[in-house]
Formats: sequence, C-alpha cells, structure tokens
Amino acid sequence: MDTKEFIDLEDLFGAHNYHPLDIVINRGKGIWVWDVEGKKYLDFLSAYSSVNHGHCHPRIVKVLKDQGEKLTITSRAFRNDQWPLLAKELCESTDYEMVLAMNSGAEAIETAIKAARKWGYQEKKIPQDQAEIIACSNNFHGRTVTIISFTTEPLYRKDFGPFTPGFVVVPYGDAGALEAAINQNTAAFLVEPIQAEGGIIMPPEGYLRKTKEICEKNNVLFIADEIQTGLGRAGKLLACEYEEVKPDIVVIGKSLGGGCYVISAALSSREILGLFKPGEHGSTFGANPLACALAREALRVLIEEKLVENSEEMGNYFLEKLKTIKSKHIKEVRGKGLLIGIELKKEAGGARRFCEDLKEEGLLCKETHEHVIRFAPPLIIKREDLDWAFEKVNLVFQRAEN
Ligand code: IF1
Repeated sequence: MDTKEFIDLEDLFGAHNYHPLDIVINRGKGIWVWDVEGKKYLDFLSAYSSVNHGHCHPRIVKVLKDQGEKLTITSRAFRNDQWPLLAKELCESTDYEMVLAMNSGAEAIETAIKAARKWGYQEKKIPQDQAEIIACSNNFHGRTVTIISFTTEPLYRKDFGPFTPGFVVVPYGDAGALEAAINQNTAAFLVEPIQAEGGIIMPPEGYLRKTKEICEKNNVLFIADEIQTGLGRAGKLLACEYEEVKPDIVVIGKSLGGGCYVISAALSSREILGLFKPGEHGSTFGANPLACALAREALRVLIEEKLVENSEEMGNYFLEKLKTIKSKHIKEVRGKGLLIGIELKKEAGGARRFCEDLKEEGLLCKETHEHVIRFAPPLIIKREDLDWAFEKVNLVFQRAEN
C-alpha cells in the first residue's frame, strides 16, 4: 500500500481528531524515521518528547524483548518484581520519597489532583468538597473531562461540558495573581515550568521560585507538570531545577517509557502520597512489569548516556544557530535544552506551511498554537545532525523571503 491508500483508509475508519502531516511512517532508528515510500526523515518532534532516547534504542528494545517474553501485565491484584525496583530507582534519581505509577500523562495529572485534594481535606482541613486548585492560563495538562475543565483553549472544551468544579485559572507568569487567588480552601497550584503546547512559553525568570515561596507561605501544594519538560527535554532532569525549586508533587510521563511503551508517574512525599489507601485510586495497567522494566532501562540510558547534559549542550548550540537566521517572518527564537520554538509574525501565514516545507526537505516537526514551529529532536542528537537540520531550516526560511 502507498501513502495515499493508508491516508484514505485512516480517514475512512479512524476518527478525525487529528490533522497529521501526510507522511506514513513505518520504521524508526535513533533520530531517523522512514515513510512507507522509503523516504528518510530526521525526527524533530520525538513524538512530543516520548522518544527522547531515539527510536528503538537498542538497550531499551532488548528489555522490551526480554521482559516481553518473561512477564508483561499482572494487574495490581498481585505484586510484580519490577515495580519495587522502578519505584526505588525513580525516587532515588529524583530525590522523592514515594511514587504512584499510571499510564498516560493525563492519568498522572489526575492522580496529582486527587492527591492534592485528599491532602487538602485530611491535612489542611479544607471543608468537604470545597478544595480549590489553581492552574494557569494557556495550560496543557491533558484531555480528560476534569483536566479540560480548566483549559483556556476553547477548542479543547467546546461541547464537552459539564465540567468539573474546583479550579481557578490565573495568568501564567504572574506570581502576584497567584497570591491574590489563594484563599483558605486552596489545596494546590498546578504549573508547567515551560508551556510547551502553549507555544514554548517561558515564564519570567524567578517565577517558579516566587510561586513556590507563595505556596509554602500559604500552605498550598506546588505541583509541577514535567510530563513534557522533564527527563532531560529542557536541559535538566527536571526543568524546575533551573530555579532550584523542588515541587511538592512532580508529574512525569512520555519518555519515561523509553519510547517503547507508556508509563507515567506522580512523585511526592510520604506525607502526601501516603494518604492513598488501598482501593482509593489505581489503574489496571499502572506499574505493570513491562512498563516498569522499560522505565528502569530508560532511566539508566538517560543517565549513562548523559542525555540530559547533551540536551543542554546541543540545545544551546542549536538555539544560537537558529538566532542567526535572517528572516522577515521570525518574531522570536526561544527555548531551553532541546525544547525550542520559532515564533513567527502573524503575517507569515502560520507555522503549518513551514512544517510542510520542512517535511519536504526531510525534517519532521510540528506547529503549535498556529504561529510557533516547535523543535524537539531526540536527546541523543549530535552536532553534525543539528548542522544538517539547520541547513534545512535556513533554506526553508530563505525560500519564504520572496
Ligand atoms: C495530544 C501538545 C505536546 C503535556 C503536558 C500533560 C500531557 C501532555 C505538559 C498529557 C501531553 C501531548 C498530548 C498530545 C499532543 C501533546 C502535546 F501538542 F498538545 F502540545 F506534547 F506538546 N502535560 N501532550 O504536554 O499527557 O495524557 O497525552 O500522555 O493530546 O494530542 P498524555
């Protein structure tokens, strides 16, 4: 079957909840993917940071095979031999006391919300059903009904109500607004260290530290959504490290599964996660031995191959190179580590056409929020591959000048 046949089939039987670039991928290796016509592309999106280790990393695929032949799913009705080891290794490498594993990012965010509410009632003594959680404008935390209850993007909400109460939204980047929104029923503040989907938006310097202090002063939990920014993507193991902030709860996902599987987690203290009692929360697949074995190897690869350091170094290198592009269409180039965005001026006609052009040149990336081209290559990427990518990006912008 060729590209068109696959697309027609997908459009006939698959729900149209996405508008993908028209490339049908059937193979990946490291930073490269191939389409069904055999054409090779540099993956500059990494499945939204799920493939930080590169496609089909040999060490991770080996664990997929070995564990896949040994034991995969047990449910939490029984214990398995991988979860205790992952829990220990994850806590030790992030300096947290306890972890709760789920599957998707949205489920781990839901877990953090439930933990914060429970803490609010049991520890902070908020009256039943009165707990409030403060989130930020322009946030992206997932797609469940509760999570879209506090999105500010109409597209994610329209026709999906009624929504979950108990959320308040304040402008992202404005610590004063957070302080003003806190009351005696506030259980937590939920924030992304960098808003990735929001357009690679970085808050003003000091914002995370300042909001963390405000939370501490008011006995409010600080929850960081590091699903996209964490595990090296933004150049640190956790992006909150840039401001030496240790969240009360941190949520990770995406590349925790090494690009081979799904697993997410909420990490916190014994005081907070210890509040969950048997039966109160869970998931059939959460902490299954296949996911845990893969996450263990993914963590080891991340550390042993120094992917966090590489992300910081290569990110700085590429960001500086991008800043040298002369184009009437570029408003700003910004990012941290290998999470980089080029914001275009409104007159540029949207980021989509640039992504289409880059695809033709063999570079796969995706627009976010109409005017931002997002670059997020696998963290294993080397300087010469970034040089190659830069030539393509530069070419596409020079062509668009006329
Ligand atoms: C889609 C974007 C990325 C996330 C943060 C939680 C979640 C995500 C910070 C939920 C998920 C995804 C979901 C995917 C596209 C994607 C995305 F385009 F929306 F902006 F990555 F940048 N917190 N992000 O980024 O995690 O439940 O999906 O595992 O929904 O189309 P999930």
